Amino acid sequence: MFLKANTTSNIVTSRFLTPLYPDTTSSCVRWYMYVENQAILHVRTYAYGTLNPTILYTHIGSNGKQWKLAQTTVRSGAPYHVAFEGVLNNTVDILDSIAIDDVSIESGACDAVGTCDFENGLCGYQNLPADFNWKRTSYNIEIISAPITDHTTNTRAGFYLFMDRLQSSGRKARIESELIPNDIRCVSFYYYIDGTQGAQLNVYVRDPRSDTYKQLWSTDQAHGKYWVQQEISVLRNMTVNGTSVFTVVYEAVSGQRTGGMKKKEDDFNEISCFLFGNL
Ligand SMILES: [Ca+2]
Repeated sequence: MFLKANTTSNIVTSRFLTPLYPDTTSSCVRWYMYVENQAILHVRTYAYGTLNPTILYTHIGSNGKQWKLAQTTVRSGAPYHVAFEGVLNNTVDILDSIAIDDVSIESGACDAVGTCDFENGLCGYQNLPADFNWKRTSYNIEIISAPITDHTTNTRAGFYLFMDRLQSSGRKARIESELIPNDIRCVSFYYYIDGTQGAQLNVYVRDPRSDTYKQLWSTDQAHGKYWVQQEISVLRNMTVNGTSVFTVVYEAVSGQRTGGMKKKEDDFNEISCFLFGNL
């Protein structure tokens, strides 16, 4: 679904509604959005037979010329529609626009934003353009350096993200979270670096609008064949100033081809330290 005005100097508001869904104690609404310039997206529910919406979610401004996953939990004592409402403020030469795709509604509350155990896909994580991609995989005997078990299930069937050790030195892979409110103050994940020489794992916050990165944390230390939990405090001055949302980017930089096994794996499982408020 695409919304774009054909002229400047006017404000355009338009919305579309989903079909009627049955009442729910908690369901998760997910969608992908591509927001340009200063456009605003409101996501609301309308209980059947009522005109007053319940506001679930608001996004203001560009999310950086890319599709981003967003989600919100809906609770309704009556059957309901979900409304996606776009507001375009076409006061400058560049026209605002909003695109929406892949709307889904599933029973159960949404997972905490940014959380993923990679058992059923990448959640809202997306590889960014770089030298190569993070790969989601479970144990593969053909990948000698891969962990045998993941952290979530501690079995060979469990999935995690992996950086192929056969990459030549200095090449980067970057994967990005969904949009995260900037009042989140802590990021937690598990990682696994075994015998790597010269490889790095870097964690950034990124403002997708300006494509500005700030580094939160970095390591190039191999520690052996086990998963290590890392918790990072996100201080206010580490976030990108002036943004209401940011993303977290996990960057793997490959090591030298000789001199040991090269790999990095992540399992952003059980993100336990998302704290709110000041640190
Ligand atoms: Ca896992």
